[in-house]
Amino acid sequence: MSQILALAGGVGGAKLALGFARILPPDRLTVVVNTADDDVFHGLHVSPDLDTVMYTLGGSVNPETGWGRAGDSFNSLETLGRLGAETWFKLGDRDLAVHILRTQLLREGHTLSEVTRHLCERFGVRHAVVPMTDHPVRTVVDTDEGAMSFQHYFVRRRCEPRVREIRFNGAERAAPSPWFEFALERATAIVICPSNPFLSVAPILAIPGVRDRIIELDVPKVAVSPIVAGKAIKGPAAKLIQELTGEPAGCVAVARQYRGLCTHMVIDRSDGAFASEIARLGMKVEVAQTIMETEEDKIALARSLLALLGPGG
Ligand code: FO1
Repeated sequence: MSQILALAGGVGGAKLALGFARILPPDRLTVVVNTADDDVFHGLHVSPDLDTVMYTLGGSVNPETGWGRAGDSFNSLETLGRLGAETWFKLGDRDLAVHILRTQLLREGHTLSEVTRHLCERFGVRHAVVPMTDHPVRTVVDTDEGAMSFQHYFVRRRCEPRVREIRFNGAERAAPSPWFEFALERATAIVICPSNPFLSVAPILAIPGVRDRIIELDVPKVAVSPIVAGKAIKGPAAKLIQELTGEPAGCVAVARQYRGLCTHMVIDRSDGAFASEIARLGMKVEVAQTIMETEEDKIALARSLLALLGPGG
């Protein structure tokens, strides 16, 4: 039986994960999620990408932002602000309840994997949504304004500083979470979701052994470009390509990041002209509609990926 292992960051990854979850039974999909964006706000452990995937699959994500809970209110944050706390990271009341419980369970000694499993069960998520690791890994963005945490760069500074380097503190001491490990052993196909290659996928690959194990796996490995027509569907991927590689932002630059790792690359219809350039990097190229606005779009992309992956998909 085929086993899909999907690597995901936040909003883009969650959309494709939903497409797969709609067409695959729970025992055939594992979504491994970046946790290097995790941070502590008001003393609470927040796991933005895990929550984005969990809320999306559980049907309670805010459809306007793609993160946070639908219909949330912000009374607690407003009060925190009045009391002098910083409120640039917008945590809703319903969302806060999740962070309170996660923090409590972690303090009681449960692992992030165990806590995530518990939360997913409560939110009705039947597919495996698992953290990349149970160890603390934190993205530090080195910029022309100095080094800052990921959320500081992304939310507070709106990705404006020029990035020189991205580090994943703690990655060298991390190990794949038990469910990630299990999925690596059984995977018949690997999908890299249309997530930011530098900020969302790189931390997963930075866990010792993960990149090499994926390279060694004799299964199809497909990445979906998060860059369409030179622009990121969401977030700073296009800006980062220019700042970190000096190359023009585009699906070819994304393909270069996955050279030697992926066997296939899926690019958007509007980028069809770049297919032969990517093929020269040694990957099979498939052109598809990768912009996922509706649930049908998400399912259609997941279906075309399964078709591309053949018997492993
Ligand atoms: N993104 C924002 O742009 N602004 C926010 O205030 C913000 C709050 C937030 C709260 C909880 C959560 O789970 C995610 C949140 N995000 C916010 C999204 C998050 O910063 C990013 O989407 C990811 O970390 C990048 O994948």
